[in-house]
Formats: sequence, C-alpha cells, structure tokens
Amino acid sequence: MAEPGTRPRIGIVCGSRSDFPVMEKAVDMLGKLDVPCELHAISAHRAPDLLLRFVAGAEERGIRVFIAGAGGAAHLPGVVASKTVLPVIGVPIATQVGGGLDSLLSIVQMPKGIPVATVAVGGAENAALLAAEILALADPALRARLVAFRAAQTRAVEEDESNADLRG
Ligand code: RP5
Repeated sequence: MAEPGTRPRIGIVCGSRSDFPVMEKAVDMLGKLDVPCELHAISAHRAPDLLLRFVAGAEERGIRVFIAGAGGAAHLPGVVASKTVLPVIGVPIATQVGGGLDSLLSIVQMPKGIPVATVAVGGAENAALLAAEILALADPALRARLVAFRAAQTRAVEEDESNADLRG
C-alpha cells in the first residue's frame, strides 16, 4: 500500500470486502515491486456514486492503472473502464454458482469501445504484474525490478530439489 505521503500509482478496487483475500494478493505483489497502491471495496451497484467519485479523482491522486476485481455479474471493471481512459485490468472472483467462470465471462466479454484486460479467475498476482509492466514503460527502475523478479522466479525453479540432476 502507499505509505502516508506517497502517491498511489495503482488503484485497486473490488465489489465487496469478501473479495479482499484475493485482491490482497495484488497488494502484496505490488509491495514486492515497490509500487504504491490503494485498495478499496466499492460495490458498483450498491454505491455507484462513490465508485464514480473514486474513478474521477484517481488520476489526480497519482493513479495510472486500475485493477478491478468482481464476482458474479461482475460489472465493476466495465463501469470503472467506462469512466476513464487509464488501463483497467479485471480480476474475476470465484463464486458459489459458476466457480468464477461466470465472473470471467462477464468481465472478458466487454462489448467493443470500452476495453478491460482480463486475467484468470483469482489472478490478482498477474493483474499486479501486468499493471507494473504498464508503469515500467516509463519507469526504468521499475523495469529493472521486474527483470529481477523474473530472474528470481526462474532461479527458484532451477534450484528446486526435483531438478538437481538437470543442473548444468
Ligand atoms: C460482487 O458480488 C462482489 O465482487 C463479490 O465478489 C460478490 C459477492 O459480494 P458480497 O455478497 O460478498 O458483498 O459484487
């Protein structure tokens, strides 16, 4: 999360506090990459005016990319995208009814004109990585941290005990 006095660069929003366990994975990933962010629970249907206020003030607060998580009808990411030209990444949240396939189809099927980049069901870490990659286009230091993250990830696989006999 953004430290007091630091401007958040990624705005994370989800439809309910029940989505926090998934969306907090995005917060953790952005923390590892040293990218300040903010996290809000704002339902698009229970508090539409607050959601629009959140989006309208975002650029001025420092936000450059949104991550929006929702389950079920999952209209939140599309509503956010409809009110901004900042990139919006949608995270489908798993549900009791459709296991998240319902949320995935709702978010990924945005009609033309208003895009929402959609990650896997529960894919909050990838949403964070993609958001960081977008910021890194204009931030060489962040790009270097992403490259280091990838290298560490590769090293962890190579150093896994199951691969001992494959080491060069
Ligand atoms: C959506 O409905 C939320 O994104 C959440 O995934 C789902 C259930 O919300 P609650 O009933 O837990 O508030 O709006």
